[in-house]
Amino acid sequence: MRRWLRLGIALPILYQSAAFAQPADIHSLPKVVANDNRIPAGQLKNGVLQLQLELRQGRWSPDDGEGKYRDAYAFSEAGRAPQSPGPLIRVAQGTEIHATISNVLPLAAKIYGLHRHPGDAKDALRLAAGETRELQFVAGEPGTYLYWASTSDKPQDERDQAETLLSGAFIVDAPGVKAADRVFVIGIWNKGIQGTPDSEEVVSINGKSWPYTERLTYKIGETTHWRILNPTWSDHAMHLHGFFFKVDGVGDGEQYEHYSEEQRRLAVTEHIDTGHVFEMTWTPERAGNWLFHCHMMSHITPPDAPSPGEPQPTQYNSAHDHNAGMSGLVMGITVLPNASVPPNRGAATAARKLQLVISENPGRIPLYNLEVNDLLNPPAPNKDKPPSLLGPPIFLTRGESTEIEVKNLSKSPTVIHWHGIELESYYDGVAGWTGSDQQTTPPIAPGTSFIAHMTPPRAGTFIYHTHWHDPAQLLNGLYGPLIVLEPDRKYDPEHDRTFVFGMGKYAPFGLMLLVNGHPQPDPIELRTATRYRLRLINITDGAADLRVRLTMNGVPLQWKVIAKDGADLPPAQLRSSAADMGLTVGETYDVEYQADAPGLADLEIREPSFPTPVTQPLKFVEAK
Ligand SMILES: [Cu+2]
Repeated sequence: MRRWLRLGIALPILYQSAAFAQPADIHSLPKVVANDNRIPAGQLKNGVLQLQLELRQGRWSPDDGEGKYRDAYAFSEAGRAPQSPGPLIRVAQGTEIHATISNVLPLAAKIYGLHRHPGDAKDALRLAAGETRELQFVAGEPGTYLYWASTSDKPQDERDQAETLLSGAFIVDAPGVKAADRVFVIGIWNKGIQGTPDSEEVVSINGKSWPYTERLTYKIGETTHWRILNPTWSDHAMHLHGFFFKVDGVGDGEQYEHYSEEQRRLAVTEHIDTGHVFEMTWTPERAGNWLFHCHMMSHITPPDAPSPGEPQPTQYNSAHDHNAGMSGLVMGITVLPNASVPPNRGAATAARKLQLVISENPGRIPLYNLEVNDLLNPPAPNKDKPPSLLGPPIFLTRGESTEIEVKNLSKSPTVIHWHGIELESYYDGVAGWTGSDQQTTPPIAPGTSFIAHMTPPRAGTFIYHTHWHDPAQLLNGLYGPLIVLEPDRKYDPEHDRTFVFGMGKYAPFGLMLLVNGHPQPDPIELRTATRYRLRLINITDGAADLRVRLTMNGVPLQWKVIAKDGADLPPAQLRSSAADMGLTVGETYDVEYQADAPGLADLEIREPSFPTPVTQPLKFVEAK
């Protein structure tokens, strides 16, 4: 995958972008229209799909057509407007495809993925400018695949500018299966290498950026199946608010693997690598507004937002907040209320009352100070606690009604999202969006409070974090672990350890990768022959392909993964594995580890845009 530069080091652009042939009048070019991937392209007759595809020049805008246009090459069906993503190719297994491909572009193009599946990723059709070719092939095995093109002869993840939107979905359905699902293709129109001067990225889903993305509406109990495709240069961390989904299968664009019922995993956040796809199924159980979005800050922040670290102005127009604050890879979901099930705003009196106090250290790093108070059981205040780029853990009990008062003593508005917790929409924490049309979640203005109610139905590892559209809050530690325990369990601090991986402004060095708020954490002493639960949380601003390893002398040890995103793995998925895993942003994993012999182990995190890993030494000594 092409890497981006986090530290803003100027590097020469390493390749020439494909020249866009500029017509005398850009407005004479057709608009590239957004494709919602509902209607398959071509005509199906007697088991044969007749398809006429073209590669055309156009101008693409990620909004309603009023904003800035980008030069784009796009696929179109002959006689129709060019589309981004390209026309949906969707047939049943066994269908024969007769396709005519015309390259109307003023330069040559290479087209990939127009063949029987599973297919060879290197198999390409080269079309000179103005050339037309015919293809005949059988659709192949059921699955979710990609087709795409490049005009620069670059691989899929190195395409630049106009050619970056030349991608589409190719779906093969099992025979007789009704296509009751949705297909969502992620897009990035990008220019240059991210992090270098003049680079630009416009992130979309099915050809539109929030707030212009499609609004999805479902009924309570309506099971829905989605196919997510990523032909962009970057990986993504796709997060669903309020509900778990099942991952039904994954693919690399050419090969697709359907998971058996036993292999399917529950998730609230799923990593999708560049060029890859996954399918997911979920069932909305609670009414209100929800989100499905990428958890990488740069993919949900407007291109003109202040750069990370610069606080945004505190002035804020709540009527437009969901339009002004978020951008890009975000889809809004409305689950319609069920007349027989009134929304539950939480019990009148919660069994547990907590307070999360956010205060500010003006001009200092860390900028924020977070404190958790148990109002029914107040501990002595600890004034000596050093400031940290991490909030304290919040412990909840499964099935216990709880209210958490978020008290904002800082100078900026904020809002807290209870990541992974299945709760009512109004408390989910997206200002101006969650809740209902009658009453959306308010921002927590400076000097005010918001009381969130929840009765967590599941014990596991979750996250509380700012959902305010300001990278400075996430980079100043406005988050912490949210741990839900079984009703009969007390938290066991000796054997239950949490490691929060963050990205923050660590004084005096600046932006650093952090473990529990530190770039160089002190060793932790642990015992041999003792089973530990390690809770691993990635709440960086954008480390989608963070790798976590537990090694000794550089070799991964064996651990047992027991939960993902707060959901226990089913017994069939429990097995010992090498301690080396991807942990995407917004994802949590619980693992068990037991050392048999004394020694120094390293819990190590690596992120490609940072030159060196961060290690948390774990020193194992003989159990007494
Ligand atoms: Cu993303």
